[in-house]
Amino acid sequence: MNAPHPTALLREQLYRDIDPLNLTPLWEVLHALVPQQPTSPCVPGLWKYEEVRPFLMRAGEAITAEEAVRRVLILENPALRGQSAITQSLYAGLQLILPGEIAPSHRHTQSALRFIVEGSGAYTAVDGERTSMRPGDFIITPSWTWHDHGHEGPAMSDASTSGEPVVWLDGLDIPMIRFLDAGFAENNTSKSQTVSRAEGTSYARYGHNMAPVRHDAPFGGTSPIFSYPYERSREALERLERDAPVDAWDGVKLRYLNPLTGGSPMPTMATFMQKLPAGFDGKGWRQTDGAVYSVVEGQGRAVIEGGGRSWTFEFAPRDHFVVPSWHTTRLSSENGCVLFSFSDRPVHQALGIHHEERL
Ligand code: GTQ
Repeated sequence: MNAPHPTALLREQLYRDIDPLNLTPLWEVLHALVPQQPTSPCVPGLWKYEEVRPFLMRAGEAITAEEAVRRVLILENPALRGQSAITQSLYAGLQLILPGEIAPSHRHTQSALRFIVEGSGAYTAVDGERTSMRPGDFIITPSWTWHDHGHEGPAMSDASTSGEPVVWLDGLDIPMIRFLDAGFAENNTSKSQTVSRAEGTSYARYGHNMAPVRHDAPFGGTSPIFSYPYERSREALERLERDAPVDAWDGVKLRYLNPLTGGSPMPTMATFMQKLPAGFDGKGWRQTDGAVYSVVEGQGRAVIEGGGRSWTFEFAPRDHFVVPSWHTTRLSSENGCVLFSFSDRPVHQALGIHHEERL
């Protein structure tokens, strides 16, 4: 064996000596710190609803919505266990509310989106206005607005009635706000906030390509529309599938808008809905924003490649999957399908670092 080179010894001794001063040499880590392309620690992941649902219902037996405050099973990225994160910047979870329950009013810096997965009879209240939740609806909770969720249906123990569990996907920017150490939260003194506006007022004001003449943006950079009903989104996609060219990568894909800015509904998260026509066999693309998908209707396949590995996800309604940054994705569907998704794209765009590559 050769003796270590004197410079190697010199360096090791240097590292040991500077360590107590909380110093460390850049040249040992520069490569990893400034990679030639994104090297996400996240991996793709798929949550089959048929596997998840029984555990959600068990959570319904194990704890009330009120005691839990939010009765949610978090979708954790398989490579980020313990971090309550589905990507480095985003949080996702499936929330359950049962007939007769209330998830008490609170507010926080974190922005939230709800995408309704199953059931009806539940509502969310935001800033004094209630919105009923129906499958496929996309609903917003702007940063620092009071919100509570409730289910007005009859209690499930009453077998003569049709109260049903309601489940939705929660998407929040929790990891991003944690990274910035910028989170505040507060509980309301009342469980259920006082309703001060009729349901549908916000949609009437802002949801018809019109806006009040003398209202400023009520929630800063966040959309004043709380609820984007599925009916409307689906109708648009169907029409475009029939009457307009289909994109070879995305099928028919639309982004949800903040009608006051033309930008994303929330400053930190973009949301999308797309329809893959029957027989669609999409080309591959990759993007720097990590994206979370909720399957609304139909079945299909996502083939995802990154870091020298490949994943094939066969998806069906109510399944969820995540595509991390800079992973190449191809979507296909034999009989057609509808997908909702959200990502951290607005942050990338605000910083001027968004990259997308269509193959
Ligand atoms: O509904 O306010 O999944 O505060 C995580 C944190 C939901 C909510 C979550 C939350 C909420």
